[in-house]
Amino acid sequence: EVKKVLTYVERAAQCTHPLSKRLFSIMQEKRTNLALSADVNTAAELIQMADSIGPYICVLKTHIDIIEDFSADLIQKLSSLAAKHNFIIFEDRKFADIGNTVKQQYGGGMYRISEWADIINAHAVPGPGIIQGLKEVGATKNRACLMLAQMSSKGTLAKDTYTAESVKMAEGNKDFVIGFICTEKLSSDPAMLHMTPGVQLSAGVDGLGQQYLTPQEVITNRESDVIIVGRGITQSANPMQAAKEYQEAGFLAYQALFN
Ligand code: S5P
Repeated sequence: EVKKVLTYVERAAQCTHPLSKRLFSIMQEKRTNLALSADVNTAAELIQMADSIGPYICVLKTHIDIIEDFSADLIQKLSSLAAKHNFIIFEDRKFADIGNTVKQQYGGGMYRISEWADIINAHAVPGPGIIQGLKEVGATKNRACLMLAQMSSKGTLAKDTYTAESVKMAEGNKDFVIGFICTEKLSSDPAMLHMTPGVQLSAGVDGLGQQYLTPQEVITNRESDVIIVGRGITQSANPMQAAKEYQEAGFLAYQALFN
């Protein structure tokens, strides 16, 4: 049996959710499957990263709660940069509570995540109520969610049955869940996005349980769609050059799927 790999264009055509459709289109247009994990601690650094790395990425992933000087101005600037460079904003909030609580964490508080983040993510551990709660806030705004079905860290409990149940939960909510945080392809639905963190140009570990795979391993062997890179870029002597290298490595691996 010959396995047919679909192009980003073909995947976009299969998407019913506007955000996954848009993401696959950006990936094709900008020739990138790179998501930047911009784990910096000040607004100025985040803005600077988003503007300089913006041309090389399809997604900018934030941890808004590690910014020391958060303000509405930061959100406004980030949103203009997303429009300027055509990338999607993913707040890596990893919601993990009951539906009624995540609703408030997503829509309220000081960050008002639902007002600016195109994509958020959620753990499956509370059960489907977490998706219901998030959906009540996000669906009318055309937002989307990724389920954390696997993690990159050593000793993760997100494996086997947990992973399989998370996939089922995601697939039962395709009007809001557009894919997974995972370390390998988990769904045969071409509309479902697979995004993989724990990526550096050389495999390795970080001393706090993080485990790294190479872009080629992730795209070629694990059949994931998007590589999420943080310190491989942010801690590099030349982040822009590093971003270019990850973009090229990721996109070459994608193109090689068709050879
Ligand atoms: O399983 C996971 C899920 C996520 S979203 N492992 C991860 O490392 N992440 C996130 O990806 C993590 O929170 C961090 O923001 C990024 C990895 O950063 P790096 O510096 O190790 O590349």
